Amino acid sequence: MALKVYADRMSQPSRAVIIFCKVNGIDFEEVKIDLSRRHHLTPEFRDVNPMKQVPAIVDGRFKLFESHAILIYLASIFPGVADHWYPADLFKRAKIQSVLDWHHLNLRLGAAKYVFNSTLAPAFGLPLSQEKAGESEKILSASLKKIESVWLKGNGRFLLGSSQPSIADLSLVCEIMQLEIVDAKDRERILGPHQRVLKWIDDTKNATRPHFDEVHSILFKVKDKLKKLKSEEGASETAVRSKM
Ligand SMILES: N[C@@H](CCC(=O)N[C@@H](CS)C(=O)NCC(=O)O)C(=O)O
Repeated sequence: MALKVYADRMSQPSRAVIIFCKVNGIDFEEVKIDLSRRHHLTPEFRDVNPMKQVPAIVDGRFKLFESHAILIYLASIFPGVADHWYPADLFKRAKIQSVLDWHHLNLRLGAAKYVFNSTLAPAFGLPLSQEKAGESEKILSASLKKIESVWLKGNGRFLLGSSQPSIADLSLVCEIMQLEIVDAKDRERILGPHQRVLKWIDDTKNATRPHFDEVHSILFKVKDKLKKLKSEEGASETAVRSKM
């Protein structure tokens, strides 16, 4: 039975797992769990992941959730995966694990909350919050600074001075890509000062093409939709004001 990947491509960690499978030629079935339609709350999905979050996988009788654990499992169990993704060298592995643990409470915390509070909340029936977006932006900017000064220090193009990407590069870059859906000037304010990060994003994209672009295409569709909605809102506000 083929590996099943339960995912929503709007979810950053879901995209990392899907891209990883595609880049490494892992045979899998993608099972779409549409978060906006609450598919993750169904009893069927709860049986796959009791935490009711994507991504999750089922490989035969084995079930697993948490994207970092999934990436480590896939890199370890599928023989065709190139060593650089999760090297056999235990010292290199430990360093990758260190980046992944850091990611959760730093980059992911800042980026995911910033995108939600500045842009996405209304799609989930919640109000935008400038205050929460401002707090998250501080965590996000501090994390980008740390990526440059700690993880991207050295000569390699990728994290930890490597010449080829690991699962940590993929995971962190997918997280930052979520900023594609926020307002262009906000994205420029946040990412603009981090040219080294922008170069690393491009290097990771190039190393995983064409799958990176294909799996991220949903973000650009949502971005266009949000832009359209905003301009329609702007137009109706102008119409109301002109009648006053
Ligand atoms: N630490 C988890 C995070 C998973 C996560 O936050 N998934 C989100 C989508 S990006 C989700 O399923 N949210 C639905 C919910 O929490 O209700 C991982 O890396 O897999």
